[in-house]
Amino acid sequence: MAGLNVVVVGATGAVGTVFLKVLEQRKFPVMDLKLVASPRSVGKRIRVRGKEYTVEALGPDTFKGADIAFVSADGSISKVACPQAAQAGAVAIDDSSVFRMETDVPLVVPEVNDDDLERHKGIVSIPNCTTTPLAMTLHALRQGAEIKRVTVATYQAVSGTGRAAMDELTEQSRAALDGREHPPKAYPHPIAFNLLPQVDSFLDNGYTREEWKMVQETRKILHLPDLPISSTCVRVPVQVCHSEAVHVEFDRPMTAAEARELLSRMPGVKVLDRPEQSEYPMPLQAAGTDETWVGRIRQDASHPNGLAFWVVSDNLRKGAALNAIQIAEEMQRRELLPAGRSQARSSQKNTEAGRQPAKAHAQANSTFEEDFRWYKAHKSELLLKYGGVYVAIIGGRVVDSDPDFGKLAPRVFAKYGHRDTLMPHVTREDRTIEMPSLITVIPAQ
Ligand code: 2RA
Repeated sequence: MAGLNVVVVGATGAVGTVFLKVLEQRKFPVMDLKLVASPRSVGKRIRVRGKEYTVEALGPDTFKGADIAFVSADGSISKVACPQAAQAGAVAIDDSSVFRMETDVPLVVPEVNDDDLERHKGIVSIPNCTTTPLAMTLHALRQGAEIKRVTVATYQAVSGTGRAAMDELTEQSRAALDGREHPPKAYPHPIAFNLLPQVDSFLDNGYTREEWKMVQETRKILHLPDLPISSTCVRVPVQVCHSEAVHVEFDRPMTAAEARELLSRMPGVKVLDRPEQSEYPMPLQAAGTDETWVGRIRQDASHPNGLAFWVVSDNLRKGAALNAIQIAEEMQRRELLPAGRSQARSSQKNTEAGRQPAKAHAQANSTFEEDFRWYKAHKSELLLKYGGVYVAIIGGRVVDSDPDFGKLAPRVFAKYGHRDTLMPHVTREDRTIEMPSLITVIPAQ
């Protein structure tokens, strides 16, 4: 991979710190690194991959020459930093909720909807740290049956609020054991030895913002805009890892064994489900790992088509830092980053022209027949990832996908021009692949 010029905004925060660690662990190809944080951290020195960097403040030249900006700070900072980064020609990968629901901003969990990255316009959002594990497990399960309804209750660690809340939990616990007062600052009530059925502020509909984010973001990532889903978010006295109790209703019964099999096949998901030995995912066991852990998988006794399970994931890693880095890696692979688009990069902006090499690459030397052969050879992987949606295949890869063929076809036509493009509906039923089940688009010249 080409070396990238990387800016990290929020480099000293709870997510930023983990981010720099994951960057090192995954050997992310960094050519130049700039660390940005709030004024109280400016001047601090941080060692990354054996080199020392001085933390800077956000300024007008922060993103000059940058390929990619990772932003994990307050939403008010994202509002300024992300458009500024995109304007400067970089791609901003943002951890805030500010842009997540904007139509032009892909909201991505790479294992689920990486094709959405192709539509970026300079800003990509990562989902809320409770949404990502939910979307991953639902995506795995929908390869087996259609999802009709989802209810979820979360048990969220204080690191989701930030470093100050982590310190508050520690200090408050110590104070409580010593019989001292430690008034709450991060939350409306003490968090030590307590549970708070409030994460973020309340909306007029009675849900909290956090709960509503889960609803909307899950629908967007899964491309299921009408999915009935309800969420209750609870803050718990745990430092790291969000846990979730999930109930899903399908269009048919799904056994626990079938669900286990589907979840085991899903990249990034690990099943830990030996209840007779008291083995199931827990925050202390999952903290510091990359996987989304699933256990307590069982048929829901209250509904013939229902399934219940328990999910735990490190909210700072897969919930934030790791997901952001995986997005960058995928964008680099797809040549969607400035450094991937041109090694002799000058001040090229992320315009249609800037994306031409990716387009040319996709079109190069592939014929409809070759793509069809590739489709047949990769059908089982495609089923896992794209079951129930239409995909466009060019040059032996999926360049776009959409549950709505009417939306997919014009988009692919506009982006990849006049050519025969294979756009099959990837369905479970279609296990034997025959030409008539495929849709060919031959645009008018
Ligand atoms: C929280 N999900 O746990 C939020 C952080 N993004 O508060």
